[in-house]
Amino acid sequence: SALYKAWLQYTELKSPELRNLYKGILKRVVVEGGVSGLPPAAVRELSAGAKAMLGATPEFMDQIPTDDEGPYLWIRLHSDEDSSGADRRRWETKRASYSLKYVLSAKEERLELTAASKTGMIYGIFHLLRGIALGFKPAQWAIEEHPANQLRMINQWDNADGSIERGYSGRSIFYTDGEIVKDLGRVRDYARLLASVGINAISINNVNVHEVETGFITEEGLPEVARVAEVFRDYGIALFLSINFAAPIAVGGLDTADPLDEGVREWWKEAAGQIYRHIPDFGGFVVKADSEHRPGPFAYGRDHADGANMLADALEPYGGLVVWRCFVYNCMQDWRDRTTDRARAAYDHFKPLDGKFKDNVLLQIKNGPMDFQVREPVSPLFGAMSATNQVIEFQIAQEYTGQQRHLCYLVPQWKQVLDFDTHAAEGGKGQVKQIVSGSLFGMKYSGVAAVSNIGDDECWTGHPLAQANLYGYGRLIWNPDLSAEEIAREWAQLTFGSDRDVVDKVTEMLMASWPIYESYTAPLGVGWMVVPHYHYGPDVDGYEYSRWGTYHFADRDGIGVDRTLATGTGYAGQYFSPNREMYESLEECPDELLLFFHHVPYGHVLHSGRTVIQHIYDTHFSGAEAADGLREIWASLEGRVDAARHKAAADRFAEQAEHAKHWRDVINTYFYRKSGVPDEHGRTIY
Ligand code: BDP
Repeated sequence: SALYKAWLQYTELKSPELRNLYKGILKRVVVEGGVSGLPPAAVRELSAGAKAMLGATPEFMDQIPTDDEGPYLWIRLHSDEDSSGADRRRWETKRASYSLKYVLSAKEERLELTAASKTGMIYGIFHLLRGIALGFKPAQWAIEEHPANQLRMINQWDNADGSIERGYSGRSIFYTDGEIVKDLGRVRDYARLLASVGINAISINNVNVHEVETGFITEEGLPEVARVAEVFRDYGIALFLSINFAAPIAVGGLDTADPLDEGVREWWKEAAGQIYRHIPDFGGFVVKADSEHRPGPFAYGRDHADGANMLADALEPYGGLVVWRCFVYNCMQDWRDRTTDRARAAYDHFKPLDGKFKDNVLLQIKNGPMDFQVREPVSPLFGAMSATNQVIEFQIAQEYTGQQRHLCYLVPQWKQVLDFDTHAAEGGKGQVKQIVSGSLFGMKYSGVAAVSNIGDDECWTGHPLAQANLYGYGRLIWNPDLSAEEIAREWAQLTFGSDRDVVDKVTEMLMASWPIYESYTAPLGVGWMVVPHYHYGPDVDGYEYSRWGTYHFADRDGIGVDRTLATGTGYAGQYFSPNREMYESLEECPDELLLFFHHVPYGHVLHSGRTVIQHIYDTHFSGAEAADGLREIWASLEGRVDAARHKAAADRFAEQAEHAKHWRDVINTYFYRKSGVPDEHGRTIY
């Protein structure tokens, strides 16, 4: 169905002229060095795409045709690829590169796809088909592509029982009833979607590793995991597993998981050997340790470098990586004690360890210091560890941004984070994108990871328009210089076809959606205010008096968290100058982050000229109205978008519009009653 095909619709090209041009070229595909050199995934894709969009059936051949002079597609590999498991250069960005060129001479006409690896060939084919779908003319092809980032990773938070941690799109496509599914057809379709936007790594189980998944790295578990690895391998995607730091105890029969214990170290080495016997190109481990009750090195008085390096030693002979998460904070804290500010935790834990990690360890850092809120500052760890490999972690799943029931296109948020200037480098520059691409400090490995948003829903992502976040994630981390709008437009056209009005409206809706969501939820960067545990819907004090470190400190006089050096938690001091001074200063702090950094009276006047309390009222009234506006715009597209997709999204927009009113009323009522300040415009607040 159209819902299922997502952005790979391959609808028949409308223009007969273009169809004929490409049909002419794609009817013959010459593969230098032999057709067997072209990965089956590329052959399948090209055949399927050419058939559906052009009605052509490509013939694959080894030789340039000499007898006739018709056009053709020429594919060649320029590589020194090492196909053994321990290929240490596999993550280099140039290995994924390709070019597409149109060549017209007196003698011949051809389209040339040159790739540096088999994966590059697959990327090149996807790019070509995307271009055809978007209406590129053959003669326009003159591109050279390579990704900005080495690791372009997806983290599944799927559990073996078939549930998904923070999953809002149905059940897992990987597991059912404690086992990996027998039929991996849907996993294959997923691998295809991911490869089409350049993803090259995936961890397939939740970072919170339960009993069954702990056993994935054992002799019993590995043959099954290897089946999944095979599916992803076909698309150039390396498989990773989240591991349980206490596995030596849980499945190894040891009585400790101490990373400095010889027996434990040996156990991990053997485990690694076993893994690589089953999966020679295994990517490595993702590790959540000493975080939210997960086991880790702290139990043994060791630090996180000890823990990560032990695993790194075990994987090193095979070229494996350890992706070690920095989401480490005290989730049992005493809320009265502001010096244990959760925002400080990652930096406080990891900054002192800079330079102590082995070079096949990468620290995976969430984009903000808290937890995927609608608005947070950038984590101050970016730039602060110039001698440590870093990966940024985004969350596509929309846990705190409407859970794929509300529209919230996150690419503009990610883009803003990647563009943020940390001022970490000599001379005072250092954008986050330069740090995670490894270019600023010359890191050996680096990249981007994100929590997936898919499940077994017909449309993959709960909300049909939430597919744009998965697509946009891949496209943005391949090339962080693309604009969020370009990506939105591209997605809209690939997904809904070339009806100009549909594409314009969908693009407009996507681009408006994050600001709209922000305007009717937690204001001015303060975050949270959601129903505990579920994180959907408003509950202003839901987390206010609990132990998670997530507070707004609203009282009758004011609101916000004082994170200044002068009078607060000192968090602002974790940034480089001049960011530190900007956040520290009440005058300079940007409005959208004011309450993240400062506690202010309700009457405090923002740069916008409005008081904080009036800002809260105004944005909640206008936000709920704008959410209703989204519903209306979508309704206007009825008949222009196929009925199944229109209906699926219309239901979501109806829910969002209603729910936004609920948010508006809860938030406005709360602050009206706390502050006693009436709305300047006299609107009804209960
Ligand atoms: C939070 C989620 C929780 C995850 C945790 C993590 O609420 O379910 O386990 O992050 O990232 O956002 O480990």
